[in-house]
Amino acid sequence: MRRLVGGLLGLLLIAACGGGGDGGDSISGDAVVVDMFDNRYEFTEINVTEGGTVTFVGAGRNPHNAVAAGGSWSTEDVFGSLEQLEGDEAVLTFDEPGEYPFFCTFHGNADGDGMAGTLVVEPAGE
Ligand SMILES: [Cu+2]
Repeated sequence: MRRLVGGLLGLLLIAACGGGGDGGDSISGDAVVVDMFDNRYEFTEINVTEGGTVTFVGAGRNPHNAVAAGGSWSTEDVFGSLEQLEGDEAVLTFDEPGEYPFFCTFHGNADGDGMAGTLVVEPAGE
């Protein structure tokens, strides 16, 4: 009987994991941190609340950046360079709700190919 219970518990855990997320490529919060690996973002779907921050961190051997496809923001705005190396941080604050596709100018493009993602800034107070 004990073995049967253990088996059922295992099945439940598997089921819970299977329904638990989208594979870890999305993140949401007020202050999120996104590593920039070679050559992809740790998270490709980022949700922050209006007024929240996203910290883009260099985490590879290649230089990386994050630039809004529409041109409204860039890690260069706060870091001063498009070349963030390992450990370099750019903290961006987002006050304008909206949806912002973004990309790395070295490894992606504004069409969303390669190293690219989407940032959604949610209106506060919902
Ligand atoms: Cu890159």
